[in-house]
Amino acid sequence: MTTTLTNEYRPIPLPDYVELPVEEMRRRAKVFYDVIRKRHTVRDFSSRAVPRDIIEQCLLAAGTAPSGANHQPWHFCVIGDPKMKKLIRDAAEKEEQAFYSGRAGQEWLDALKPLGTDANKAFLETAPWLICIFGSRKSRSADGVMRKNYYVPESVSIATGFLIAALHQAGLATLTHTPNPMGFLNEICQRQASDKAYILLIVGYPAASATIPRHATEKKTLHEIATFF
Ligand code: IYR
Repeated sequence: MTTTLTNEYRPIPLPDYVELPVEEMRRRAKVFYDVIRKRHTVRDFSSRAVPRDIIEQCLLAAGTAPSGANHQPWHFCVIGDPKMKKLIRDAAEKEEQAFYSGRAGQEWLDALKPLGTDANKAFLETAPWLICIFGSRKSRSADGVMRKNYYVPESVSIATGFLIAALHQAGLATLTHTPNPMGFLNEICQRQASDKAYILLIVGYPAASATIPRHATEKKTLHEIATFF
């Protein structure tokens, strides 16, 4: 790893950039859309093993995300150990039972109806990998000094987007799971109190019988999501 041990500003010529002809830009923008629109959130996972090196490669892609002051305030706890998965499932289902039996409130429960979700989270034990994504309010710089991090939720969310896209590109299915609250993950993953779990990403092959809610296929149009000035 190349690290900067001084806090000097040292500009270097822009590496890696390759300008593309406009027609090629159009083609690639479309190709990427055609790949990413085929990503679907999956809740029925196969127990089939996924090689660890594929997960590692996708995590490297996530780690290239932009972040506040380039502090990279994320940490990915990758869980393949069945005992840890069971601990996570038990703790998550306890929270989800309280959530679905009233804590959520009726408006939230109504919003979730078209997804068909409930407190049963079997995928937490079935899927080969659980990636618990933490954001650190503070972390050590390359020279070992503890410092504050900036734009932590934004940075972690961008890295998570890169990770989901990388895993999809590699042929894997994911679920962005957010048991609420997620404090129990600090203890299970041995993260300090200044770390916060943002997302528990479930990764694996979809089960042969996997379904998705039709509701999930309804994406807003360009006009609904964008305004040009
Ligand atoms: N955490 C719960 C509830 C849930 C909430 C939202 I917002 C979703 O988009 C989906 C589920 C669960 O995982 O079931």
